[in-house]
Amino acid sequence: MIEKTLSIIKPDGVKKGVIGDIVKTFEENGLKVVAMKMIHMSKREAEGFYAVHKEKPFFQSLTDFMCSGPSVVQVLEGKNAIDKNREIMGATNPKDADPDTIRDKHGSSIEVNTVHGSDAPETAKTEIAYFFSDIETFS
Ligand code: IDP
Ligand code: MG
Repeated sequence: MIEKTLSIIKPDGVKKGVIGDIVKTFEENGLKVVAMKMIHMSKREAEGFYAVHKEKPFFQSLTDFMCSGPSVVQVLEGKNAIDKNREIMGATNPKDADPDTIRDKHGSSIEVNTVHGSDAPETAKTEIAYFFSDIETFS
């Protein structure tokens, strides 16, 4: 099924200068970029985005990290895009990520792990709408 998913190149990925490497990996794996922009999230925006984690002990630290510098938010489209993006990213903790996944190559820690990807159709829909209006995404 052709799906859309939200991807974020987190502030560590932008700082390391690996935007191009990450986008190339998506494209080589059949995912097309159908929306893209660079944003510097405010604390409030980061808290809203990660609201499902607000009771977690790492919530403050995670949202501080997410607004520590600019990120690239993008919508990826392709066959099974949601699961495929999660595969390409690798496990949340870079230590557990399969070889050659983005988090294996570029992640620094379980928190500073370079990329975000939606985890299900419902979350993809709400996460895309959090950053992009309908007329800002293509197909
Ligand atoms: P995911 O990004 O692989 O979907 P989630 O469990 O949804 O992982 O967590 C969201 C983000 O919160 C992670 O990508 C990571 O940046 C951060 N995070 C997750 N677990 C921990 C933790 O145990 N300590 C610190 N940060 C964490
Ligand atoms: Mg998640």
